[in-house]
Amino acid sequence: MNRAPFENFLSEAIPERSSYEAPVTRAMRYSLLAGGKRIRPSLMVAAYRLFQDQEAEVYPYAAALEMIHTYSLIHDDLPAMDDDDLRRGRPSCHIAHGEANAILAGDGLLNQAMELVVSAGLNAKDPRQALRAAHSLFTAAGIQGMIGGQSADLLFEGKEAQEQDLIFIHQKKTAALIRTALEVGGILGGATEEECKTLKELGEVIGYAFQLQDDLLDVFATVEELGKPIGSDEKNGKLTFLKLYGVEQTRETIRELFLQADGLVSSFEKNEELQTIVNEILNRRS
Ligand code: GRG
Repeated sequence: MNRAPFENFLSEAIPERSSYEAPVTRAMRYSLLAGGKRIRPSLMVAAYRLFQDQEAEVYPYAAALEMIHTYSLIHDDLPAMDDDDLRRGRPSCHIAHGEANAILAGDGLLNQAMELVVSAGLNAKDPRQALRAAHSLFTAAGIQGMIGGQSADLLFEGKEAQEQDLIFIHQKKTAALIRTALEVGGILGGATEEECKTLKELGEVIGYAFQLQDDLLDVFATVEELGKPIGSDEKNGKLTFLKLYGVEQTRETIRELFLQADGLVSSFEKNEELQTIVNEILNRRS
């Protein structure tokens, strides 16, 4: 993905306002433009580029996904959720802009995401394809995806979760947005049903590996590397794959998932960009 034009697109999607809406748009821009890794948009663009030569057509969907992801981080950091003060290397949204604005900023980002996707659909050459992409995106963000995973996560706070509970939580909370990134890229690129299935499977594999790495980084990385507090799983009494499997088995499982991802990516021709971004994610240090 060409980072500069995408960052520009994100910034223009939420213009600064000098009027009554200024406090909420300031808080939205503060978190959205704080420099996350942009993993999900990069995956979406790379999946699209398996089938197409340009990338701008997919930006409204990639930006919408990054807005949904950012809103989830803002709300997850709130005192009523994980109560974390640091995010993307700067004070969390509610620390910098107050709790009420942080709640509104999250809601604002989710609505802006819908507006972007609906507008893209209205201008699409193939409105049915645009609707399929929108359906995948908002299903992954909702109760069958990220929100469902977060609900299950809260349900098990301070309780004994089992392995299958943990798998459910992370398939929904973490992997759903990664899976839809790849699926939407495929749908908009014109992938066949079979190719979309492979992309979704790849999303599952990357999502699982991403979560295992997150567990390891939460223990072994530094605050500077992560730009967010470390040890938060321990602080919140959460069962993690790391606690369940131990360090060695967690690292071994990541290696196995790496091989699986490689096999799935290799089933596509013209896969260099996707291969590069998948390698970056699976070797990430932050
Ligand atoms: C509160 C609506 C609501 C949802 C919360 C996704 C989520 C559900 C909470 C975020 C906290 C968390 C630990 C999620 C697991 C996925 C994860 C590791 C997110 C961080 O994603 P990165 O590393 O972050 O891509 P950047 O900042 O680089 O975008």
